[in-house]
Amino acid sequence: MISPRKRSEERAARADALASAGAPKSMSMTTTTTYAVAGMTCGHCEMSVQEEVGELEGVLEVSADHATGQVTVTSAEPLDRAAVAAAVEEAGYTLT
Ligand SMILES: [Cu+2]
Repeated sequence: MISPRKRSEERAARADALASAGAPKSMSMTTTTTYAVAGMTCGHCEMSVQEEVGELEGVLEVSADHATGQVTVTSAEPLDRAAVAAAVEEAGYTLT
């Protein structure tokens, strides 16, 4: 298993690669998807979801908001919804 630290280094490297390509933001080849997640009640819940979803291959950025019950994920390529659901469940919550 790859450590979370290694994962974040990989993500940083990928983000750097995208940035150095010099593409305007509107042209960048990333996908942002918002998912509804049930069960988050505080900042710790948000952190848990962000950690698990952030470990998925290709994920560049994860933003969870317990108030809205939404998780917004930016990835290099469209994600497999089942993989996102599994990660959210790993954190203890449910994709709805
Ligand atoms: Cu919580």
